[in-house]
Amino acid sequence: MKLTDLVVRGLGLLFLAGQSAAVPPPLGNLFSKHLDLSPRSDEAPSTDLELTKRGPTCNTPTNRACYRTGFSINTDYEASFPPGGVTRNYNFVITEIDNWVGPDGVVKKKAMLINGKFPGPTIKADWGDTVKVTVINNLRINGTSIHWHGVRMLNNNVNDGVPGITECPIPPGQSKVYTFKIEQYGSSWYHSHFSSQYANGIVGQMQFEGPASLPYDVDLGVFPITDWYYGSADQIQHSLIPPPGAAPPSDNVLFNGSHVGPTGGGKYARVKLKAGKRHRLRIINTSVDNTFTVSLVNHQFTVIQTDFVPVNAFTTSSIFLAVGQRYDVTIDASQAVGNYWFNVTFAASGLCGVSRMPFPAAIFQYEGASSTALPTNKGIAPPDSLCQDSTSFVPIVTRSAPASSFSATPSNSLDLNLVTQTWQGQQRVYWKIKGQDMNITWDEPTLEYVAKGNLNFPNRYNVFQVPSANTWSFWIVENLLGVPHPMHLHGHDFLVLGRSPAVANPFGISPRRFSSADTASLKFTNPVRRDTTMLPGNGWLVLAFRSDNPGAWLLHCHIAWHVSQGLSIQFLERVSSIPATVPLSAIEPNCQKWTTFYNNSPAKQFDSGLRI
Ligand SMILES: *[C@@H]1O[C@H](CO)[C@@H](O)[C@H](O)[C@H]1NC(C)=O
Ligand SMILES: *[C@@H]1O[C@H](CO)[C@@H](O)[C@H](O)[C@H]1NC(C)=O
Ligand SMILES: *[C@@H]1O[C@H](CO)[C@@H](O)[C@H](O)[C@H]1NC(C)=O
Ligand SMILES: *[C@@H]1O[C@H](CO)[C@@H](O)[C@H](O)[C@H]1NC(C)=O
Ligand SMILES: *[C@@H]1O[C@H](CO)[C@@H](O)[C@H](O)[C@H]1NC(C)=O
Ligand SMILES: [Cu+2]
Repeated sequence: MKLTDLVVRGLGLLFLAGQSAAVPPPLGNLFSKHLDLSPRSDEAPSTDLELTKRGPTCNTPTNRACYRTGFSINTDYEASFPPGGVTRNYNFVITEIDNWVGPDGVVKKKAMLINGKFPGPTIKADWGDTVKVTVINNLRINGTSIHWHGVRMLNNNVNDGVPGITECPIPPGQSKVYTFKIEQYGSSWYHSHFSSQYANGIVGQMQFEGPASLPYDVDLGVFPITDWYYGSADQIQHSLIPPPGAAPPSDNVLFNGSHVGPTGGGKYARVKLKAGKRHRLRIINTSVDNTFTVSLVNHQFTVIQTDFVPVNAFTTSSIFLAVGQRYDVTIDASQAVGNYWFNVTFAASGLCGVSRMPFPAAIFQYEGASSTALPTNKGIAPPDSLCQDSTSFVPIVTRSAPASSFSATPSNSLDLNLVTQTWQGQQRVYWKIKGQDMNITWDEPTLEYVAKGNLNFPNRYNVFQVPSANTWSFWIVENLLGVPHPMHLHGHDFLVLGRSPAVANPFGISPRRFSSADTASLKFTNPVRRDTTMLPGNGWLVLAFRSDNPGAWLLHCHIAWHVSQGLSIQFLERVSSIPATVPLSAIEPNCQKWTTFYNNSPAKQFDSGLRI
């Protein structure tokens, strides 16, 4: 046995040691002598490296717009990024724990954790750096993969981390190194894309340093907010197979990994504010299902970035976050020294998620205020979001799509519906786009087809070709049901050209299809640009992106249960240019290991295979 094997095993045990519940040995350990951790030379302690700033920076509390010579908030990061970046190395050891006592004091039936922690480590890097993450799968029988949400992955589709599309899953006892360039900056998250696995806890944050559109004094860092379930993801997923297949309420909501629980355990997250200072907070919605509105009693938020896109400063008293969305905000600590509730509230319709926890909240605590007292002012509930994210934001680096190229045709209209059909002798719920639910085969990823020159994809791969280079393509998504969906695109920021108006009860109306008369309402000149937005219930959404990144890129609903029920398509962008960026050797070794493992595995795929 090599030293590295011992180190890896040792780490696994160390992480498990903190847990109170019995831990059966991971089946993966049987395979650990095969661990392939090839690039070992730059092994580093895996988490939260202090950023060693390279070179002089002009980024100061009074001028955050400046970054380095020649690079500022006005730089188009799709065109250039600062030179001289370094490589940031991380190791993720993924383990499985039954009956784990969660942060709110309640037992979670099944936890799958990165380095033994929830949430996982925050990846920190500087604009222009390279990130290299070695993911070691020590789960018992599940494959895994990690997707880096919002990272553009220019000419790097093979590191996008989607099993059945860009890779075969990493089998138990094996590892994979993901390498990607940090060409954007801001805040985001990563998560397993193997079925609904991330609901078990395989999720963490990313923070990329860069310029900002407003000066601030203190960077509070990332603040993930997520729904939390005591059941295992597999259990919940199986319960959603028969109709109506409706998502269950979450059991709790965690703020930065913490909240009080229903049985008296856990604690409120406390965020520390310095009186008189301006703070930057990076709010990330890492939910599985729940979309919420956040507000801070007596304070305003000033939005400076939506997903990875810097925007003109926009002040608001509440923000609606769909799953997967991020808002970087500044908060002025201009009120009396004290404690203030930071609340999550849900849309009144209940259509974008509900929780069994009635008033989820964190506490924002001024320096000098009591660390035990609870805030007394309950605040006022913010206006109902009607399940729609705001489109009032104006990106700083402008981007426009040519209105003259737009037309609605049968080939760019994607209707979306819920269908019940028989599967293995029982009724089963599927989400379909243009009549087809996604159902990939883990060991035949799209990129393998492409690398082998075989473009005969099964219909169930839901492939939409985008062949020509550097042109805008327009997509009209039409929702034929009342349930809204947070739609997320890989490999691109899309322009949100428009959508049908929000209504209080989308179930009470009939589906609104896009008609040519709606064209006048579309905004082609510098509209909101991001990677996740809400598709209204019984309504439409028009998106545009430019074909500047060859690859197989998923467009999917970010509700984990819905992806698993089929709600996704893939854009096969400039397929003739893909083999140059993805040689077969980049995929094949891991696919062979996966096939060998899976043929002998008791557990089989029972859904689309994807679940964000
Ligand atoms: C994933 O792991 C869970 C928990 O160990 C198991 O119940 C499930 O069958 C596995 N699924 C697959 C596809 O491996
Ligand atoms: C979130 O939790 C981590 C770990 O406890 C802590 O270091 C960090 O300061 C917290 N973030 C905020 C915004 O409070
Ligand atoms: C996160 O997204 C989910 C799903 O869209 C949503 O229900 C939830 O309210 C969002 N959370 C926040 C804090 O916005
Ligand atoms: C904020 O959260 C606290 C603690 O749960 C609760 O008492 C208060 O009513 C909430 N306020 C709003 C506006 O939801
Ligand atoms: C996915 O497709 C395979 C191959 O056609 C089929 O056997 C399986 O039942 C399908 N899965 C679902 C959930 O429909
Ligand atoms: Cu959905």
